[in-house]
Amino acid sequence: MERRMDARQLKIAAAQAALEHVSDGMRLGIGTGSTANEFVRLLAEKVHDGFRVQGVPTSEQTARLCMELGVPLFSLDELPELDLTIDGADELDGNLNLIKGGGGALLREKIVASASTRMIVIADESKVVETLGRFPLPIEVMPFGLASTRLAVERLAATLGLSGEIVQRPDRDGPYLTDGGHFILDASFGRIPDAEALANGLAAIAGVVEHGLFLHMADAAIIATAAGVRMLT
Ligand code: ABF
Repeated sequence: MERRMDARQLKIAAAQAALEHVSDGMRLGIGTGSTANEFVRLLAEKVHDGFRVQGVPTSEQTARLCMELGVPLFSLDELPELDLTIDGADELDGNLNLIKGGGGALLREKIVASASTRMIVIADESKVVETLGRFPLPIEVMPFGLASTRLAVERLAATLGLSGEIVQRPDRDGPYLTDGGHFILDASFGRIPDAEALANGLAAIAGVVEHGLFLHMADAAIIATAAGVRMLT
């Protein structure tokens, strides 16, 4: 009888498997989110046993956890070329295309992943989808001209046959602000048949700083399922 693993155990299993790909002395991009946090906790144990790693965090939240646990941190300016980034995702499809940004760190995550030779995603099985879009797509936008930018996103969506609510992400006492001081629009498109066209269209909108479609960026994904961990490449 398979013992059901709870959500946290699945995240830990994926994080544990990712550690196999981290070698001593590596320049490592470290992702954001609860699965990435499990990876930081396990990495910190290896650091305490003498494992050397140079970590570049993808958010202030990840930086705080790394500092608390003793994972050596560097800035991307100190380490402009990384060997590997380990990060979570909100959704991933069979082609390793991702939606990220549920945690609000998509801009720094994309910059860090772009600076890395390899990117490995760690996720539990609930993140795997046939077609991206069930998870609302985070779009990081400048506060300046927000209303115009939102209209431009709506027009773009309409040209691509996409519809659904586009909501500015709230925070406790006002709009959510990213580490970079930007707003986030969450677009509930449901399904995004042509992610490439949407990504290109969003990138062309002046007020859009970045979007949560990570296309052709991940080299592999470690997926934790109740039956064990599997690797997608
Ligand atoms: C981060 O990982 C975010 O882009 C994404 O929202 C999050 C997923 O977090 P979790 O592992 O907590 O599901 O990279």
